[in-house]
Amino acid sequence: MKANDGAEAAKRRAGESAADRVEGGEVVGLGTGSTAAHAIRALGRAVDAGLDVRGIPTSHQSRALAREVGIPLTTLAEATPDVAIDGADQAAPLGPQPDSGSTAPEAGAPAVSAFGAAGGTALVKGGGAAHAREKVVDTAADRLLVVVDRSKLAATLDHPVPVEVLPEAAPTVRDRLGGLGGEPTLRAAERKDGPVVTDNGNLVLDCAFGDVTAPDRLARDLEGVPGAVAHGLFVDLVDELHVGTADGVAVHD
Ligand code: ABF
Repeated sequence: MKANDGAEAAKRRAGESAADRVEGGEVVGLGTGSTAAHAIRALGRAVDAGLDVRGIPTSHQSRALAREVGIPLTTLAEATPDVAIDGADQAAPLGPQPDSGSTAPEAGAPAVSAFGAAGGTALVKGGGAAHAREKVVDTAADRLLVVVDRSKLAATLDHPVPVEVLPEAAPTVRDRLGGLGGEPTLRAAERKDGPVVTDNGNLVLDCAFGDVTAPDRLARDLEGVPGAVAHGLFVDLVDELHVGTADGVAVHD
């Protein structure tokens, strides 16, 4: 088995575990990314088996996959999501943490048990440039289930924070992010020349802040930057964290 197969299996376990929590009649926010995609495929199988759900996609990518696997779709104009299932680029526990380093698989990562023990969870999202819609759908949902593998867990957030910006505002937002202590980089498209353009026609600045020890404060500061449409910090929004591991899934709420 290749190492990557193990990581993919852990993502699949997390996605399927969250999909299992969805009940008949519910409206489900459909997150973006490879881990959320496993949940969407599992929901598609459940729909085939007779589960009555409707999905609200957070991106073109999740809409296309939901259609492919046969999940009936709706919109925020027609329905409020009961639950959303979404991925993350990094997750860290908020508040004081128990001494848990000894069981961590990666240096600097907390054990899975550190989550939910003392407080909420903070996330960095936006690696798929879909965090603006993800935040709208995830915060509208009654419950947010986040699906990750262990490689996403950290004691303190230090992943660059994606900031979606109006194209005209990119120079001024860049300056303001620098003023907040960040080092912003315009996200470039992988397969063609030029920048990444979001589903909303905007650009993305990936902003390194080093260790984010007060994500709530940074989130508030970012919300005050004119021209910044959405940032990728999701602070204390998670209801359940489904962590796929080598041999199972740990769920924390
Ligand atoms: C989306 O997809 C994002 O907000 C996050 O950036 C990313 C996670 O992708 P993956 O599950 O492929 O690592 O949920």
